[in-house]
Amino acid sequence: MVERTTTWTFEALWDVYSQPLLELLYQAQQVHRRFHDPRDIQRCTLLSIKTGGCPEDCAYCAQSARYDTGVKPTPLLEVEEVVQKAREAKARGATRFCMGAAWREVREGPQFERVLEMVRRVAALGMEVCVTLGMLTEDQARRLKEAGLTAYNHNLDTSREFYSRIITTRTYDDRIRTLKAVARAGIAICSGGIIGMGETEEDRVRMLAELAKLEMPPESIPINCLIPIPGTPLEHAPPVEPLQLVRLIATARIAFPTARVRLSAGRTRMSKELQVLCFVAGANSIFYGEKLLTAPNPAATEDMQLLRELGATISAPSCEHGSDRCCP
Ligand code: SAM
Ligand code: DTB
Ligand code: SF4
Repeated sequence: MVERTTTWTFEALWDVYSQPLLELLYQAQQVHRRFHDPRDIQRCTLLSIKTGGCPEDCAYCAQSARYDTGVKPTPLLEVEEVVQKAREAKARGATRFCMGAAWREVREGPQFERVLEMVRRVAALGMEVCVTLGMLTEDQARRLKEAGLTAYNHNLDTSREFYSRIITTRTYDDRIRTLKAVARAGIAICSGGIIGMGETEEDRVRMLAELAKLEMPPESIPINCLIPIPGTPLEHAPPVEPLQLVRLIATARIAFPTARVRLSAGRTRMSKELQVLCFVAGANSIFYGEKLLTAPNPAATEDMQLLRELGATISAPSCEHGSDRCCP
């Protein structure tokens, strides 16, 4: 069994990643079962609280103002609307609520105050609360922590080497600075990336090595498969080779034994069997609910069927309606 005694280097991670697949899966299962209840699969619901019109040029993103993607920019939602969505998510069995804003960075002022209020109100529902708002200072991170934020999502997205092919409007070190501010405020880091953007398998493993170098390792690691968005530079990117996804998840599981590894965007194009293999490899979290930020996600009813088939522990729904709409 591989122990994390020192920081993982790219070379060590590459050795893990390129083992015969059955060995890799066995090792990932051993680590997984030592640190987690294998029946515990987290459900997180996403909500875009401010959509589109983003000044950044991330080549994968439906929300960049630079590409004609058909996404209609909308202003920051009202607190009550957000709390209502969080209540519905909780009623359907989500335990974590993640709010995303298409901002380059957080700016002081009434909009940030409103986000702080959203965090307070969602935390008061007894849910884990995560936000992804772009770059952030240490002081802003501290205020989010005071409001009750559990985790901050800010993905490294890819390797340092490949990054500039995807984003030119901010640097890899900008991203790492934000993650440092988050950690210093005592907020858990949620950071992972996207695969299927034209990077090599080595790039993907290099991204894990970068995550391993952080002062505080991520509490959760989203692994997104690119959803090709018409109008973006990556609209014609070919789909990810399924077993490469399985290998990356298993490697992330082994390198970050206590983290939640989240099988994130792109599940609508995955077979049930591939998703099952990802859980075998150590994924233990999903986005739950029919929409991600702008793109579709499997229906909650479909996911509940899958989770039941896996034997995942499903706590009793916290809603009284007893209908499929709320409690699939
Ligand atoms: N603006 C903030 C930022 O960039 O940090 C937060 C929102 S951003 C949409 C959050 C993450 O979603 C990105 O870092 C990326 O990893 C993922 N993502 C965005 N568009 C995607 C797509 N088309 N396919 C897969 N993942 C995507
Ligand atoms: C993450 O890593 N994936 C989520 C969440 N963090 C914010 C976002 C996925 C976005 C997929 C494309 C869309 O919905 O526009
Ligand atoms: Fe903006 Fe975030 Fe999309 Fe990049 S990923 S364009 S920063 S919303």
